[in-house]
Amino acid sequence: MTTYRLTYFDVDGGRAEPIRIAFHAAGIDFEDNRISFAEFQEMRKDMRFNCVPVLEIDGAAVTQSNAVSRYVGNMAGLYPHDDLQALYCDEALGAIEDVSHSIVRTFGLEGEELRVARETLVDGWLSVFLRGLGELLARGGGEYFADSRLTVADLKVLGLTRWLRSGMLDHVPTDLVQRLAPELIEHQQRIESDPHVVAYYASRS
Ligand SMILES: N[C@@H](CCC(=O)N[C@@H](CS)C(=O)NCC(=O)O)C(=O)O
Repeated sequence: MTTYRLTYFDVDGGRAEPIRIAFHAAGIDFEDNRISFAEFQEMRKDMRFNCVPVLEIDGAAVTQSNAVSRYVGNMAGLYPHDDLQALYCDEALGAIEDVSHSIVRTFGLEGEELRVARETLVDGWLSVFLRGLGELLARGGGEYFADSRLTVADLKVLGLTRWLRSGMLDHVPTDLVQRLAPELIEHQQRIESDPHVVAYYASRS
């Protein structure tokens, strides 16, 4: 039997979360190898691209969260078979990667430097991004990003919406999503109450 080991931080979110939920939805056992930030600093030099998540399939490592989300999503029935719908799904996955990188670039800044960087981000790229994401949701019919059903794109967007609304990001107003793309709030509620997502978090508690 194929073995799967997913290494990522010990957080219920981030780049590994759609992969974890998809494994659970597929009914496939995997080792959820959660590491601390200190452990990551020790391990990262030995990791390809020095990044997590890493999925080991029978011991062989694969990186790049979107590629892994598609792979496991496919096994879970959470990735479209239709090429155009798959493209729509990929567009949302790629957009979330872009915005995640722009937010991560402000990590480590402090005080005034952080405030200016975050406010610039909020007024600029983050606003462009949220409006664009709203367009993608409308194109998908308003409820899901692709295929008129839950896909890994919805799971990845859910993580981002939660993060932006959480208050964890200083100088990013928690009502930003509500103001610029209120449809994403309804999307968050829809995905959080999806049976696959509910079942995954029930299995965690
Ligand atoms: N394109 C990669 C990016 C991975 C990435 O940036 N991972 C973060 C954690 S979410 C990381 O390892 N950051 C550590 C670093 O870049 O120093 C992917 O999607 O997997």
